[in-house]
Amino acid sequence: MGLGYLAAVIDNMGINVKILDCLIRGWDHEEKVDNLLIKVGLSDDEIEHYIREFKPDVVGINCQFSRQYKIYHHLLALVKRVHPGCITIAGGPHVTVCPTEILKDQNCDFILLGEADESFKTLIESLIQGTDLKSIDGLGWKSEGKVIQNEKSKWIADLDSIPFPAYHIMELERYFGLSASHGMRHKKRFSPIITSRGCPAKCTFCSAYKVWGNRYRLRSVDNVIEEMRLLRDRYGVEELMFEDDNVTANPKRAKELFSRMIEEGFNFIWDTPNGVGVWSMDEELLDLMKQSGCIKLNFPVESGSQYVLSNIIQKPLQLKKVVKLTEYCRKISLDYGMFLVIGMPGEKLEDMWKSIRFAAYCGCYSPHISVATPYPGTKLFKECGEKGYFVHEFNLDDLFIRSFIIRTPEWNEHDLRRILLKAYIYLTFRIMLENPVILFTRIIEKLRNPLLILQYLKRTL
Ligand code: B12
Repeated sequence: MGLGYLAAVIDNMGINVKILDCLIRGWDHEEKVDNLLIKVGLSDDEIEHYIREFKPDVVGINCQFSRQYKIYHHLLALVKRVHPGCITIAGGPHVTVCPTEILKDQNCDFILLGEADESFKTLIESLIQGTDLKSIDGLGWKSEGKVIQNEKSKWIADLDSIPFPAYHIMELERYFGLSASHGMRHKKRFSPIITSRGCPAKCTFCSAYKVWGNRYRLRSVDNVIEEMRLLRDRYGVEELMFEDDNVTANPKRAKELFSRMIEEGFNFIWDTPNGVGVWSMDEELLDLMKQSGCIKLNFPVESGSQYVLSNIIQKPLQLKKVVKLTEYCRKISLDYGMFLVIGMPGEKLEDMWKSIRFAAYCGCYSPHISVATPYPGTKLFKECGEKGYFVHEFNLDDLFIRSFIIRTPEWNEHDLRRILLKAYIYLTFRIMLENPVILFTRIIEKLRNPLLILQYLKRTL
């Protein structure tokens, strides 16, 4: 989506722009990097061939995940080797939180921090016209071997002013039919959509504010509906994923949006893979969500201890409200999941158990449990560094979901592993006792796909 948005800006300038999504084009090509990492996507030869054919003047690289930093350096080197004259620009969440890590690379000419729809346009215009670049918002470059970084201070106030992602360049057909994208898909023709930018909550483990700023901004309902119409009418899309960081944070706008989706008769099915702002939800909103096609809701509850939520994670969420909302979801048969995070500094082992029991109490027997991982740019990262909680010296290679890289005076990484294992056993027993029908249905679902059974057994082991 990030590259889709930027391509739209450049396309509107009348410049020939292409997107090379190495992952989707090389979906069947896997290379083992090490015991923990498999690289999926186009081979170097294929990328080289593409660059030689297209001969771009500028190559922009989306550096989305800090864990993948090595790939970005590898690509920058490949581009400069194959086409030495071209200008390389890097952007995306990783660049935003670790700007120097990328910019110190001799093969990277420029970086842009955070939301870049406007700054990227300004940069390209300046490169074409040969005008001074030094005042571009969030721009980083090198001068006489020294890294220079402008602060990121401007975020787009009117999101309706941004063109829709360049779907005609993104080649959606390549993605249709994948069984998994961000979560499981149910229809062949699906698409992500983003109706707002940023999040009003400032959870201590999240770095979203670095990319999207401190203000939660909304597109108008009309503008979103127009994009939905385009996706449905031109591309035959039947399923949407709201990729907003928080699609329901403004309940008035959320109700307006879902009501319009019903009025328009779009008949999309949709879900919220990132979760939603629980504090802003009520039964009326849940009804509208269900009627407008929502098939699954994720509650990012994070902790079943109100103390941890309010004082450690700093999320504006009341657990009492979650209990009521999940009850109502069951009443209207709206499927829901729950995200939990365990292992925040200051949290006790008993708090972690409260989370696991809370999920079961809400009828959620397979919550998605993350182990707190300090990402650069977060308060969590700062705290772990200051208090010496890293198990070993921090390294970007540690940024994956089960790296267990912190220990605190209350617990260590082995305690977390143990609690996770016990949690899965506990939740399986609870579901057997309280809701064997759900367990049975899940087993039947899995039996339809033997690969899922193997994955489940592996995970359980
Ligand atoms: C969809 C998504 C996924 C999907 C990715 C699907 C895919 N192949 O792209 C899945 C589910 C696989 C996923 C997984 C993970 N994710 Co994720 N994910 C997202 C999410 C929710 C949306 C991405 C998106 O489409 N954004 C919308 C577009 C418009 O934004 P954008 O890409 O950032 O682009 C803008 C700017 O960044 C910039 N820009 C982007 N590219 C470029 C390039 C250039 C040249 C320039 C100039 C500018 C620029 O301009 C764009 C327009 O303004 C983001 C959160 C978010 N809101 O962005 C997290 C996010 C990217 N994920 C994150 C994380 C941590 C993960 C996981 C590690 C989670 C985990 N613990 O397992 C895994 C890692 C997966 C891996 N392979 O390593 C973090 C990354 C932080 C970091 N520093 O690494 C994010 C930022 C969430 C967060 N707030 O912390 N994720």
